[in-house]
Amino acid sequence: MTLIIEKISELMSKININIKDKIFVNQPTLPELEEFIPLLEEIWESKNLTNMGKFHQELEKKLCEFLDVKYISLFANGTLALIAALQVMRISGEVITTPYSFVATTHALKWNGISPVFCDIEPNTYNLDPSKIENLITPKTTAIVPVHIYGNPCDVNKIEEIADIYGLKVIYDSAHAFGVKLKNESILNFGDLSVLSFHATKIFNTFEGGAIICHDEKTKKRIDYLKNFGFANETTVIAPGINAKMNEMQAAIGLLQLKNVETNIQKRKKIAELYRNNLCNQNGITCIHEIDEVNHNYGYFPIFIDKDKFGISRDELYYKLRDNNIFARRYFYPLISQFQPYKGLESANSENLPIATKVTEQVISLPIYADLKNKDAERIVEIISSCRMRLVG
Ligand code: T4K
Repeated sequence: MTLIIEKISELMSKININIKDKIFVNQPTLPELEEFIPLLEEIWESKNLTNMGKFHQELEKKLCEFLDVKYISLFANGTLALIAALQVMRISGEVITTPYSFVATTHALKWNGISPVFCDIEPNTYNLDPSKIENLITPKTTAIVPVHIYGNPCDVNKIEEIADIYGLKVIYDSAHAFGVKLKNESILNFGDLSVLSFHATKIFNTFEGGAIICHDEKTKKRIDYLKNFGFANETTVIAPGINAKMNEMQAAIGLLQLKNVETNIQKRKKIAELYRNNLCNQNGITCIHEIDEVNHNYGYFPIFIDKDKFGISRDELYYKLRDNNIFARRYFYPLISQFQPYKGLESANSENLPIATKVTEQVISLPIYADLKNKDAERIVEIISSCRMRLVG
């Protein structure tokens, strides 16, 4: 009996070690728990739990300053913010968007009864290719929904030019672009609206959370009404709104997170540099490009594997990493246009999306987060390099 118990506890400790040793693509950063307690006490004391309370208001103000934007409205999560943003701008009919993103981008269109029209991406930024937008515009097109994928800015000027000519709205899915600047200007200031995600896996997290950025007071008011059932006051409902407000606990944690976000970005930058210096020069590996005059946030570090040059495929590398307890992710595979709800659409045909189709088969996002240890990033480099070296040898 004792022997069995010993064996079980030995096994349990092995499992524990394995779980502890696992490295995921992401790990949220958190403030000290002691810092959160007084804020929770304040919430308990005031009994003000939600509906645009004190912490909600304070976080909106602090985020406007930090992000250098005029107006922000906080949401329960990024998906609800996207769904609401389309309502705010009264978007309908067809919307041109990218297939190379997280599925929420297109789901938000579907939840609004809008038909997504997929447009191919650029080979360098993996963002919507502006030169391919015009061909997809029909009399039903009302907007463009591009994504600043991995936080790399879209070609905002060209997109604006096209939108102006055809009278289209532009709503940026900026879920990855917290704090990103282009020529010293916040990327969130482009387009009619920008939508952020504050999910646990993002640069700045409120556990779950999101926001819409807009540029005038009237729009800010409309957003605030729509996220609160459409109430303008106790007896007036201006539109069929939704309940998508951020609560006080989320906002309180956000206030604490904001203090560390800059330091965390710098820590991520170091990991990105380590990967870049050791991987980019290897035949068969392309790293995410750093775009000139951009302040990056290093939220993701995708690499792209060319099987013929690298020796093994992206999937083989993905499983090799998993065998070593490294849980990299294939962000973004499959393409949204390949998922069941969308694959029947005319624009989902992979012949129309050659770059996106190639990129989605090659991508693997490596672990990157503020607390990732250098030695772990080095081990990841070693595993990847050893796969290649076998080919050389
Ligand atoms: N638009 C874009 C372009 C987006 O990327 C997203 C979200 C949205 C819109 C929608 O915003 P939200 O409604 O989510 O605010 C994750 C996230 O759930 C999702 O927010 C994110 N994009 C997407 C790119 O990644 P999964 O299914 O890959 O997450 P999961 O749970 O597998 O997490 C990845 C790893 O992170 C785990 O292996 C471990 C680590 N992790 C995760 C969570 C949730 C933690 O350490 N702690 C945690 O609490 O989608």
